[in-house]
Amino acid sequence: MTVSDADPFSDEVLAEPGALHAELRDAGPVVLLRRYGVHALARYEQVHAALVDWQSFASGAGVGLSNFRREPPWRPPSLLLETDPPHHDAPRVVLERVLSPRALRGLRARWTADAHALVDEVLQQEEFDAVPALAEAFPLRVFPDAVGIGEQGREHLLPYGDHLFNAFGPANDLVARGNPRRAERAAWVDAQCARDALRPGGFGAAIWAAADRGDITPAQAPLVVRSLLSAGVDTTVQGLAALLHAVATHPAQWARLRAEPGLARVAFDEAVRWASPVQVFFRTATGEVRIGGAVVGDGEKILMFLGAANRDPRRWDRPDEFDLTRDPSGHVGFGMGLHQCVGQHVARLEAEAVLGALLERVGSLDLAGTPRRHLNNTMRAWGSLPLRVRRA
Ligand code: OVM
Repeated sequence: MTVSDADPFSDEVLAEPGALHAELRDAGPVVLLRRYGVHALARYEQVHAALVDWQSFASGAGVGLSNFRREPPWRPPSLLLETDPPHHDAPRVVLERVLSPRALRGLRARWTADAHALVDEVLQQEEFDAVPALAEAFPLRVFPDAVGIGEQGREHLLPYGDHLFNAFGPANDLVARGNPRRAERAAWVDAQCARDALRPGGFGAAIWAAADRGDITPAQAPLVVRSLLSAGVDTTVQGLAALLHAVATHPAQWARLRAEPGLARVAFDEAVRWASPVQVFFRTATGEVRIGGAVVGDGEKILMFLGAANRDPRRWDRPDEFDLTRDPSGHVGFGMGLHQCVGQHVARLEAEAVLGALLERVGSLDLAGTPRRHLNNTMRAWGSLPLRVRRA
């Protein structure tokens, strides 16, 4: 089997992973990363195959580098992300219903109005940093209220998620920097998941109502709420940031969107394919698993490079181009199969609201300075995205 001594979690690779991704894709269908003792998949075919084969590629031993068969997880495992059937299924069905397009219908009008209000505020200035001003501000404005948590302590949401996504990787400096406050933040998040902490009418209350009906147990309910607070903030922030970066750096695609605002949904999916805000997740081999002629042993960790699969030239024409004429469906930026992002309709609604408001108000948008990456072991993220806009 092909081996590599590269470190995909070094600062250099996290900042600019494209070259390593190409090297790993070209090295073969599976590559042993010697530094971590894990097998890596970077081609679309193998990543897709692993995502849809939950029987061979399990999530129950964790979807990070840490193997729960050998070491205890830093927090109680997620009932959605870090489980396999049959335990996975009841929480998944409940959350699928709570976040279904049908259940979200009532939010569209309010979120559209919220996006217009925010964009009007932001457009008071010709230049602004789109990460805090839009990509963070919009999800923080609508999502915690939609879940139904209180006003106090919301500043913990982004750093909690940032640490969680770092903790799926190796115990490097990024993890060390989050460790001192992780207990405090986790305690705050856990407290928001209690029945009494959640306002009526929100996603959180709907999850507790499912427990009252017996669809999940009362012990499961707070952990399902925790999944919303874990996976619902940083991901949408960076999905929006990726979309804004993509349109700001592709004026022809922005012009196309202005002519045809109905392309907003495709634009978001193409941005998720092109940038892959969630770059990697792991699985654990259950028994001996064959991948492209190689055999991976029972209990071994497999690293899936979602971002590399989404730019695999074996699957995509001109993969490095952000292009609204392509059909981006089939990308693995939201995963695929049993665990495919249960919140994707929420993410799409947020993106459509923000992009729709911008398309109504903004004539041109360009970078006003050099964007800065925010490094994270799992996420490809922006820390700063200076934009210059001209009103329509
Ligand atoms: C969860 C969870 C946390 C982080 C990510 C995620 C992308 C899920 O707690 O269920 O999915």
